[in-house]
Amino acid sequence: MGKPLKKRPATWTVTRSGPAIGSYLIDRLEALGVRHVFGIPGDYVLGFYDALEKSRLQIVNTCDEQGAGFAADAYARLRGLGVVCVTYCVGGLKVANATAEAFAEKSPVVVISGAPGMGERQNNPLLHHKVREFDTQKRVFEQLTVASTVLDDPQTALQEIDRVLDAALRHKRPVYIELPRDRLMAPGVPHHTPREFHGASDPVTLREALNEAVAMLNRARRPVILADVEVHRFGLQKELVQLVEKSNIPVAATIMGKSVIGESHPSYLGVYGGAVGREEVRRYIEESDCVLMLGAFMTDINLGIFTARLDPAHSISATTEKLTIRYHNFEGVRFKDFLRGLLKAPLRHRAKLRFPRPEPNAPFRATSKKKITIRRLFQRLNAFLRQNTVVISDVGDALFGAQDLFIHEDTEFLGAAYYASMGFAVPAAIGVQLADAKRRPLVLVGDGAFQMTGMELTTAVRYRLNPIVVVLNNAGYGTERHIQDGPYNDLVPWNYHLLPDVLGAGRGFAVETEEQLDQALLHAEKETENFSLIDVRLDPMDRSPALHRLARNLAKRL
Ligand SMILES: Cc1ncc(C[n+]2csc(CCOP(=O)(O)OP(=O)(O)O)c2C)c(N)n1
Ligand SMILES: [Mg+2]
Repeated sequence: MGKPLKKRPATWTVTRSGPAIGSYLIDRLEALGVRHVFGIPGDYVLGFYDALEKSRLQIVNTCDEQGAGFAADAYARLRGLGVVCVTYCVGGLKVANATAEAFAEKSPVVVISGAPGMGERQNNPLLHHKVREFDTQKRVFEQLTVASTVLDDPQTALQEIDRVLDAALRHKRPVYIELPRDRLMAPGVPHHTPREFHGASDPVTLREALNEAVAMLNRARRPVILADVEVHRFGLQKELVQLVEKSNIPVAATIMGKSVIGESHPSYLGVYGGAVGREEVRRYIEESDCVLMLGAFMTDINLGIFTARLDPAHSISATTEKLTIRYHNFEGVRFKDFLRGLLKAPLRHRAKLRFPRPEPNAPFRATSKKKITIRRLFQRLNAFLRQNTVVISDVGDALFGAQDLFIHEDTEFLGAAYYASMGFAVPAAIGVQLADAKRRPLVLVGDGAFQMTGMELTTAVRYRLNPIVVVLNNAGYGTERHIQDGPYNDLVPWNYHLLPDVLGAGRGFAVETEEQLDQALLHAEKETENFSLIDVRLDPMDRSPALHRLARNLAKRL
């Protein structure tokens, strides 16, 4: 599945000066845990591809750059850093959307783009792929990343690589590195040692913040924790569980944060999403006298299209960008330090509460000829989840219906619930499985989203990956039909289940009834060599309860 690791990378081109710029970049990526680079080559980046090919990193060719961008995003979410490498403008601008998603959803993706050599730029010639100026692409990416650089100056290039990679890790957001092709082998400064950055909280402010938060939590009659995506991105899931167990304060997750805590945990309430989520969860959170929000993004989808009612007077909100306790803002406190500080603080240990919740993995008994519905599809999928499953939901009812999936302790749930670009899920499955070979992706994707990036199953075939892809085939843009319908929401139907014939591998299943779904999943589970595609034919107007509630609220805003 990956290139076997050679003993020592052959990439260091040591000269009398420092290492070659391209080699240094490859070495830093490797040192930071990267093993795969997603993308499509082009002449401006071919030299770097050659250097990658000779290194310990494995190039993963996708069908389209956007697919590479989504794959790198998912890879970054699981492994801590992902890389997409493309050619100038024609490739780079195609990853703009995926980079925007990584920015919005806090995923540390390094975008590396080849570019015309500095020597080729004199007299401003009309070189192929150039848009307006030589820096047009760089300027676009300045808007989409947290740091960007052009490695045009060998004197500063190594330092710039350090600065930009550090920004990706620190902010969990994408960065952009442009490599003019004649700088690839240019030696950087000699004796450069990678700079390690260590940000720390201001100790006095941290103490003040912790004192105020602990006093508020201890005073509260019914405190509750609302955990979100940053807990996941910063790898603080264990600390979250410790905090919950130390205090017995119950915990809910947002839609974006689903799976930050195993949903079978006795103190887990469920997903909170204002009027869009389950009513019992909403009531518990909104009636609480102290909501501790950890890494929470206050997006419209997370807040159920702003139907959530969270009173700042009863809230503590800690994120990597800001710490607010009631109406007080604290500067210079790191999210990690605050969470770890709470673990050591004298928090009141409360009596354990038990919450009713849907029975996980309730046995599913298929009724043989009964037409499959969304509700029954998710019930069946619930029983299908394993510890090593990563559920990846695309936009649409794949995401909303999945709110009712019961995610186990080690199961992961990935989606793009904030930026919500269709087409994330299939390429993300490639990134997930290469990031962690022990994982098996269960992709839930609408037919509309599948028509955008489903061809990345080719990449699964090429690298022998085995995702199980469930296409929620409702013959159109179902989510939009429930907001406002018209012929623009219809799709040309594909025979999705025949795709294995086209791709030369994989298994396809067409599912109309409950029994066929049952059988297809059983076969798919056993098909470990290749991908499986299950085309689930739904009524065009069928929808999950969450989509029903969401569409009603969205329609009001048109
Ligand atoms: C790239 C992109 N284009 C358009 C949209 C707007 N949009 C949101 S949901 C949706 C329909 C999704 O259709 P499908 O993937 O079939 O899922 P369904 O809603 O039918 O479950 C569209 C077009 C989007 N979110 N992303
Ligand atoms: Mg659809």
